[in-house]
Amino acid sequence: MNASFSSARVPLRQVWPPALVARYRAAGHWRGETFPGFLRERAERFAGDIAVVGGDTRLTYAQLWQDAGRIGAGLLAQGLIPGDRVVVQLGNVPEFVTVVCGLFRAGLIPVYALPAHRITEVVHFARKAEANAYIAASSYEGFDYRTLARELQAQVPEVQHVIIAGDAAGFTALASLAGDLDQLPADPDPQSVAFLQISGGSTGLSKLIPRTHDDYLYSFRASNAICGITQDSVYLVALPAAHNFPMSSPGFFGTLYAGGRVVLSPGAGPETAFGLIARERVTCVGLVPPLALLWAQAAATTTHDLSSLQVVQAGGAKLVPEAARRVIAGLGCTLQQVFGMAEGLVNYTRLHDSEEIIVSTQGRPISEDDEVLVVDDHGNPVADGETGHLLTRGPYTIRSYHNDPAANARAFTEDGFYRTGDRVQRLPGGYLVVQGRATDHINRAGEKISAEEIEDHLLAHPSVFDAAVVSIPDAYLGERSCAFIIAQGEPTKAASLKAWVRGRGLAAFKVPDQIVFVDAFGTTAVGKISRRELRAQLRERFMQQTGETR
Ligand code: OOB
Repeated sequence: MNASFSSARVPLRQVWPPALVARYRAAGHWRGETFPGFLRERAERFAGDIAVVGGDTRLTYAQLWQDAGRIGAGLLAQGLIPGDRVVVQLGNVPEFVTVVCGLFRAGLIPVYALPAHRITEVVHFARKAEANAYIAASSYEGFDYRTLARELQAQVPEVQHVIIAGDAAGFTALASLAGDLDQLPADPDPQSVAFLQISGGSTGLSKLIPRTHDDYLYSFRASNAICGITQDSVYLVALPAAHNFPMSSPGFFGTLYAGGRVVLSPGAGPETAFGLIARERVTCVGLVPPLALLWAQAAATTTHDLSSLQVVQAGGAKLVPEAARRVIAGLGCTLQQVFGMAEGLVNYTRLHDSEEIIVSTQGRPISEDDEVLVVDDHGNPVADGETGHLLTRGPYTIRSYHNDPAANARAFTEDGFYRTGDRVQRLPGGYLVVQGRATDHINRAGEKISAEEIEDHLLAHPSVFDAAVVSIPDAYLGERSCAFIIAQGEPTKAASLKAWVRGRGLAAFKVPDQIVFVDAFGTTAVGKISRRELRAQLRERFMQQTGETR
């Protein structure tokens, strides 16, 4: 019997107005396809072709479908029921794909945690999603997820089921799951929610993003056409598989949709990825800008044959023109800029765009039905070429977060536009140039950190009177995080404050890169000005004092 998170759960829904539903269907964007539906069809059509490669495992399309069935039926046999939410925290291993496809087959809802997330974040996801199961690998990158699982169950007893890939140490082993395939439900309603993705968390804690079968399948089917993904493509998952970029832009789902081959790289650095590219003849990969630069540099001296690479995508954070040119020169293949968000809208430079467009813009939207508004602080449209706030709605952009009325009130306009928090310029042809952000998060090499979330953790330290976390431009990371601290009581050191943040059970990328102690925030109006304004002032002053440039 499931404990408290069952019938009284917040329902999963994502609803577009009927007129738009009709339009997206008539345009052929929404075709009534579902995850289990397309996976079944591909398992028949490409049965003997390799679908997924990871470690020593090579799975054909038929094996992927079969293993997904075993996992899905096994989870139902454990007592899970369709509609239950399951936090999945797996790295770039074949089990990531088999588990997620298994959940789809069983009508269970994956909630994607990144391997970097720690107990505080995983507890938040489990509570917000009202999850009753957690699936992880025994260990990944030196971290033991069974310890996290025990703590999770202690803090969220509703998480009754823990499934572990590898040595399960008393939990249920993924490999042991088995059940009756006849118990698997019929394919879901294409407009129902397929999974919950995690937001970058611009204000406070991460929000949960409900994506439907119809909308998500459209996003990667259309991405395939733009990115040239076909049955012959070999896509390398170098970034964490749980992130929306390698998942769907066009990512591993796009590749599986096309009947291509997905190769999972356990690391994103050239030392791991280059060998895989050569061995598997990889054709496409998605990278964040610092990695793209690192790859471009390493390509000059590598002994590995990278000649199969056709398209290298860079996204998740801004790639400046000079860096873009270096990536093109270093890797000698087509560069594609990708500006997307887990909430929906994805922009791509097109493969045959001029080099000028490719290096100097972040692309244009996937769909002719992506509505893009660029507005001033009062919500009035600005002229093309002027910088403004980016608002969007369309056939694969959400209308609301899950279980978060306050965030919804902030993040969506009355007529359903999502406020991206990005500041952009729109050029003729609809190309966007990202100029920065209106909201206070730090984009650390594509990983998003909410200033507010980290300030809260710092303020919990007895020696911290006040804290302001800001982004500082960084030559390698794009941005790094810097915490300005006004201390009180017992003196403390930067290292111990960093250890404190780590000890709060957070992903390592959220630990401030730098800590600066100050006597005061240096403005007579503290308390009267907004935190945003304060953070901006601190950043400016710091940059002037240190002589750092943007
Ligand atoms: C991707 O998704 P998220 O949800 O981790 O982060 C979205 C935010 C955007 O709002 C923007 O602030 C930033 O990341 N961003 C970029 C960018 N791509 C994303 N900023 C500047 N230039 C770019 N090319 O990061 C994501 C999702 C799907 C595909 C690609 C990236």
